[in-house]
Amino acid sequence: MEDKKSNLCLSCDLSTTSEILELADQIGPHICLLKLHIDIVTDFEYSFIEKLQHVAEKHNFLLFEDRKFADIGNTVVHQYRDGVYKIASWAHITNAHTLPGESIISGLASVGKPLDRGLLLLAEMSSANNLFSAEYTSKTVDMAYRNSDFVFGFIAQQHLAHPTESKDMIVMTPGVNMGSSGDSMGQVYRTPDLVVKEMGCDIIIVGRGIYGNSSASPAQRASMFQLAGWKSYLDRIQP
Ligand code: 5BU
Repeated sequence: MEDKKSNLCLSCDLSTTSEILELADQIGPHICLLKLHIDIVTDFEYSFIEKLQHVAEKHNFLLFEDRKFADIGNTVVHQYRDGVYKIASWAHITNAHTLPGESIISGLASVGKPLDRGLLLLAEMSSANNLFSAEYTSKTVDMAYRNSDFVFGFIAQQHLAHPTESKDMIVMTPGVNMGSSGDSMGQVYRTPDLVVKEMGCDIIIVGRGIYGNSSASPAQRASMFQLAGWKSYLDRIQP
């Protein structure tokens, strides 16, 4: 983030490997992180991962698989390590729901920690009328701090502090756009300024705001989000 002056994560929800590689290369200079849903890729082969890693190294960004694990420890071990995608082998960051209880974290940690991976917990979501309650969010914060050797932050809509711990965790925030308040399927958008400066989030996760319909190119849109996100971040930390 500091090297690139960017707190922008691209949510690259495209369905072919060529589209993903092309977009990643175009907007690579503007992002610190690229988020994927690897299971929506229609022509996946493991060789794609090597090509993506090459682009990530060229532009100095990390890879985040938005897998939202939500099963018992033993099952998530296999989902994270094995199968077609072998997520743990390439995703620096992944995320999990805490609904199954703390054993989901120990299951994922048994795979991810030896590989130096990190986990985000879903503490809140951007979608309208979701079922996340204040109690669920605060229990998720507790779980994160109890497992801070592997969990380093949250997917949330605001800064989340622990009542007694002074160490901070990172907050990454989806549902960010400019000039749109949402989509027809429940997504709710807020601006970089609102989420970063007002709500205290650290990283903005932007998908269709960058590559959706617009007269500007994805690189121009990414540059706009990079500048807006970073300015809001600096305004917050050095007012
Ligand atoms: P968009 O095109 O910027 O709306 O994409 C948002 C992405 O973030 C998409 O991949 C979602 O799956 C993801 N997301 C979200 O939108 N809201 C949430 O609360 C969580 C993830 Br968690």
